[in-house]
Amino acid sequence: MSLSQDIKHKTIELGFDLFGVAEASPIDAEQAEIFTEWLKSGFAGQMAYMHRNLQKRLDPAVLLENAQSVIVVGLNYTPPKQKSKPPYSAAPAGKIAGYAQYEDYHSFIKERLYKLLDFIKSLAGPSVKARVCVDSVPIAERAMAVRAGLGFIGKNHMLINPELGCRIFLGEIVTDLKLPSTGGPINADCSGCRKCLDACPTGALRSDGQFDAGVCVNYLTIEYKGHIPPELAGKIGDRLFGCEECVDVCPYQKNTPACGNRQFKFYRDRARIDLQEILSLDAETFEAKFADSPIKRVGLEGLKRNARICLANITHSA
Ligand code: B12
Ligand code: SF4
Ligand code: SF4
Repeated sequence: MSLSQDIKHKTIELGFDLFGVAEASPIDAEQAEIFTEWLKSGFAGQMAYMHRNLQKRLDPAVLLENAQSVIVVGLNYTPPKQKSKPPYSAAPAGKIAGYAQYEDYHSFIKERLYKLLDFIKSLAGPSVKARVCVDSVPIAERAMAVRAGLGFIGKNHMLINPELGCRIFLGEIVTDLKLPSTGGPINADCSGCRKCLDACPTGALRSDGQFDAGVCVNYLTIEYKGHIPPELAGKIGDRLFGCEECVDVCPYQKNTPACGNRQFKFYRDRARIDLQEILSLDAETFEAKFADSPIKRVGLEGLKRNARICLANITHSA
């Protein structure tokens, strides 16, 4: 087997669903323009970190000196089908986005990418230079995934794999090791569909194709600090943490297999959470309950803010 095939084999053995390699050159000019326009238009909202390290985000060789290749992996996070209906409860509850019903994907993926890197070094030598990336590192993950042939960018702005759909977490190893690129044309697109645009509760998926993160429910309920203006709070509905409407309605998501990685912990009881229970949590219980969950990112006060918004919206619509 070639080095590349060995790495692919190990990637799958570590529990990832997708593997690809992209050349570590600057992202395509068209995508760089989409990104800089997005920043200029103010669509990053309060996410100041998106304005930092722009050159690194546009070019992996700035992120890692002499970078040659970007290994891109994907982890399918389609939640398992509920075996039975959850017991009926009259208590008002808030929805949790599917990805947050799992343990925190950042640490899960990072741990496995470091194992993959150890494996690569055991084959190619300890002097291999590399940078492991998951989400928070300034690299254009979707652009790299497209280049590696993992899928296409849908109108919902997700990287869509024709077989696995949109619920795919991405991770990368940027390295100075030269590996053959895997990209190629993807025979799938969004033509004739606009279900995600129609389903978006806030208009974050704009009809001009831009993404206004500042009104996306994920941003509002997770990233946004402070008081959410009433006109936006009203559109959050009963979404306590995150939103996935634009993913749920996507036809590419219809027959996708559930996440097959048994080590990626899934909490069946987290699809909906009792809102009064959230309001009565103290700091210690919050930390203990959500220690390994993406939910901890919003903090206790942020989660309580969201719970109050959901309660007001539920009461208003009753
Ligand atoms: C900031 C951020 C957010 C922000 C803004 C989202 C956004 N759409 O920009 C908020 C908080 C709202 C958010 C929400 C979510 N996020 Co987020 N987020 C990021 C982060 C850190 C940066 C994204 C970014 O650069 N945005 C700016 C825009 C301009 O860039 P972009 O969307 O990546 O687009 C690039 C290319 O796709 C291309 N492009 C864009 N549009 C088009 C159109 C066409 C036709 C073409 C050809 C190319 C193209 O150009 C851009 C520049 O390269 C990335 C991690 C990373 N380091 O990349 C994760 C990431 C994009 N998020 C992810 C996820 C899972 C989510 C959520 C689904 C969370 C959830 N609820 O489960 C939602 C989905 C919302 C959505 N529909 O996009 C995954 C996406 C995986 C995937 N399959 O696409 C990433 C890659 C994290 C990861 N490691 O898995 N996120
Ligand atoms: S996650 Fe929700 S609010 Fe954000 S773009 Fe998708 S449908 Fe719209
Ligand atoms: S819902 Fe339709 S338009 Fe939106 S991403 Fe999926 S296929 Fe494309």
